[in-house]
Amino acid sequence: MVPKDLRSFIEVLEQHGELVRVREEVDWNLEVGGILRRIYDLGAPAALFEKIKGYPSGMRILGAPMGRGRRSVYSRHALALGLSPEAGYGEIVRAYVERKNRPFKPKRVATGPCKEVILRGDEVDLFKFPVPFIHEGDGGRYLGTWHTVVSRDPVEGWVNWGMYRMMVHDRNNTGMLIPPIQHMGRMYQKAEAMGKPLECAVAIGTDPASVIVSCAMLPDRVEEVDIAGGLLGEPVELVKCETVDLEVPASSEIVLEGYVPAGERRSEGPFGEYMGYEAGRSGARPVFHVTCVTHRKDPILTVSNMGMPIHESQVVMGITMAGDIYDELIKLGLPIKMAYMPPYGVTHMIAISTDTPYMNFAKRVAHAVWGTKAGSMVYYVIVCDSDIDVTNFNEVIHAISTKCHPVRGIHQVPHAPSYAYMVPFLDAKERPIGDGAYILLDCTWPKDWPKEALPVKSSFDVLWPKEIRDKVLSNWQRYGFPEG
Ligand SMILES: Cc1cc2nc3c(=O)[nH]c(=O)nc-3n(C[C@H](O)[C@H](O)[C@H](O)COP(=O)(O)O)c2cc1C
Ligand SMILES: [Mn+2]
Repeated sequence: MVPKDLRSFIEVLEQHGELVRVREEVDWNLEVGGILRRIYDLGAPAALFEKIKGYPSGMRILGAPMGRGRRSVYSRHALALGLSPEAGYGEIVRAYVERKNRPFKPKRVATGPCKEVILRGDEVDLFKFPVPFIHEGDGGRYLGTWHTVVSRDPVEGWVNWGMYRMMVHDRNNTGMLIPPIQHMGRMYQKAEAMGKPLECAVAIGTDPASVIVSCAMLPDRVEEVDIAGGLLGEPVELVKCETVDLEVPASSEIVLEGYVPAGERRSEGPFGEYMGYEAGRSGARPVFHVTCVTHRKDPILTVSNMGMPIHESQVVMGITMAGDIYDELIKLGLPIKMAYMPPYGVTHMIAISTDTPYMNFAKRVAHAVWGTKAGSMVYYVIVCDSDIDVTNFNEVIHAISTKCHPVRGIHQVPHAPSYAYMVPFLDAKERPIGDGAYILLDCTWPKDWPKEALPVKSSFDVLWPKEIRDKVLSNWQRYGFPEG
């Protein structure tokens, strides 16, 4: 069963030993963040913090909801899709791609649990929630770290869901980190050019499919809510907001409504970021004014804690970005076998296995990757022949070290788009403006080498005839070796 709201996801996690209820009182000030960091480091279960210092008992935090799982990196992601926690990477990616290609339009409902409490205007106080101060050195308490930000394109009218971090400035204002390479950033750029505010709504604590698509890198004009319906296998139920012309999932734990005015900036950051550094520092960034808050009576605030791998960014975005790139390359007709983002590549690196029908084909693959939204910030592309299992990075490193010519096999693209603010390898001038670079490591045999010139792999399955292999395998224990 695919969990349809946050509470049923919590039950599923608990049933599979992927959740610990923390009954001990914890402090929102650094302690929650420290616990979450250890969870990621150890691959420990998610945490439901039931007692937070200074807050009433109904106010809870679900931390590390989809971090590295206990059975495998992706086991909580598998549970979110209703798959077995033992499901392998290939099975999860295929399920994601199949379901995203069967989207459902959302269903409008009159009301929902997210409307149990409604606070407007002066009643709004974001500190009502146990907003964590996550890492030492952060610029403030971060309310939006595992959530959905809804906005409508002011020119084209389509509705985007994205995940953009939100630092609380004061009781009714937060930061919003939205460079124009992201969909909401483009929408804001257009609104600002017209001198208009951009309305937005933030849903915290939704069903896992909705949050998965919020941090997915789907193409322009694709409405993420439809894809969430595809992942759920049924439409997402939406309710109207109170003060803005937008809709949010009815089952949300907490909803913030408001707008990002044109021209206004306040200092936002620093923050421990997804790549494992605080490289983005602080800067003058757009501000979200909250006009209304609605929530369940006993709301659960979802928190992820970016920093060193392996956390939600590498688990969830690792699956969806590789899945989206795979899907879009297949739709172009390219003979791709598999695409994989190794978690320590922090979504900056992808390895792709493919057949190579003609000369310089790896370049076609790499440029196709960079042409997608999901691949626009994948700085390292490794293209391998189809016999390589790219989900096994030992094989990929072997392919790089033996098949990629250190000069001819490397294709550099200077001045490529990058995420603004925080990419660690960029210098002080490039980093804030997102002046990046791409590289292709071509690990495919050149097409103009005659077949006889291709080195033969000296592996068990290539260099020994089948009858010898069968004999060795069937006699294995008779030789005196343990099973294996
Ligand atoms: C926990 C977390 C926090 C994120 N914070 C930001 C952020 O502050 N700004 C941003 O541009 N992207 C952020 N991202 C990445 C975006 O959510 C992701 O790129 C997504 O595709 C954006 O949606 P869009 O493609 O509709 O713009 C974050 C991702 C995660 C998992
Ligand atoms: Mn989008």
